[in-house]
Amino acid sequence: MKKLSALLTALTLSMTAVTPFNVMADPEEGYLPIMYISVEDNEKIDVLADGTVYINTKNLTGDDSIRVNIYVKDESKSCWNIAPKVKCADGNIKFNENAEENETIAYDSRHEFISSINTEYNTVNITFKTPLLETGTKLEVTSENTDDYPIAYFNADINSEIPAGNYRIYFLTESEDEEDQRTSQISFRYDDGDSGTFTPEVKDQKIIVSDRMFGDVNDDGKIDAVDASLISIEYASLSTIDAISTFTVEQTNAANVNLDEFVDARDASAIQCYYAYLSTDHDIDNELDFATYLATEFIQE
Ligand SMILES: [Ca+2]
Ligand SMILES: [Ca+2]
Repeated sequence: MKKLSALLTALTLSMTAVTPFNVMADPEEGYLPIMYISVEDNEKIDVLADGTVYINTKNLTGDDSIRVNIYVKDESKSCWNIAPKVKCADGNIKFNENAEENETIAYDSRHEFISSINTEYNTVNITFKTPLLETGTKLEVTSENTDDYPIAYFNADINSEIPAGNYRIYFLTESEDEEDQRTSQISFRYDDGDSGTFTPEVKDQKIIVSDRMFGDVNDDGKIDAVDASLISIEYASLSTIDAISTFTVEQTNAANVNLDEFVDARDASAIQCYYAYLSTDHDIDNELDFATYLATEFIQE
C-alpha cells in the first residue's frame, strides 16, 4: 500500500506540472523524489494495511527490534546523491546500529555507501552516491523502479517497557538537535550536467503501541462481539456534549482498527466482520490473523 500511495503521489505531481517535457526530472518544476520507510513484518509485531506498525508489548521479551527499510522513489532516475537522515525522537525506539546497504538494490553496483549514527540524537545518516571520481554522472538505475528494493536498512531496538502511545520514525528535513544539523537531501543531475540539491518529499513511519492485541479491546485474548460492543459504548460516550472517553490509551490503540482519527462504528463493524469470518466455515490451517484479514479481505462499507 505504501508503494501504491507513493506512486499515486508521484503521478499526481507529474500530472499537475505544466511543462510536459522533462518535468519529471526537475524539482524546480515541482517534482521531488519520495523517501519512505517500510518495516518488515516479524512474529513480535503487526504491519497493518497502511504500513503502520502495531506493537503489542505482551509480545516483547527484552531483546526486540524492528527492521527499518529505507526506500527512495525517484521516477526521474536522475539522482547522483541520495542522503536520507532518519530520526526517532523517543528513546524507547533506539537506533543502536549503523545502516547497511541492502543486499539487492535497484542501482548499479558502482556507487559509494556511507552510514553514520548519532546515539544521542537517535539519528542515522545514510549517503548513497556516485563514485568519488565520477563527477558529472548519475546513479545508474538497473531495476524498473528505484524502490523495487530498499537502498538500506537498520534494526531499531524496542524497549520492552515502552508505554502505550503513538510513535514515529521520520526523515529529518529541518535541523532539530543543533544548528546546521545535516538533514535529508537528494542531489539531481540535469541533462545538461548541472546539479541541484533538494529536500525530498518524505513519509513518516507510524508506530502504534498497546499492551494488548490489535482489536482485542477488553484484553481477553479474543477478538469478538464484546470488543465491538465496547467500541459502541465508547463512541456513544464520545458523542455526548462532554465527550468523555471510557477508554485507556491501550484500549483506544487496540480499538481504532481502521487507523483513522476516531473510535467509532466503523471500527466496531470491522471487528464484527472478522468475528463472523472466524465463526463461519474457513480454512483453519491458514486462518488469517486480524491485521492480515483487514489488509487483505476486509472492505469498509
Ligand atoms: Ca476481546
Ligand atoms: Ca477508527
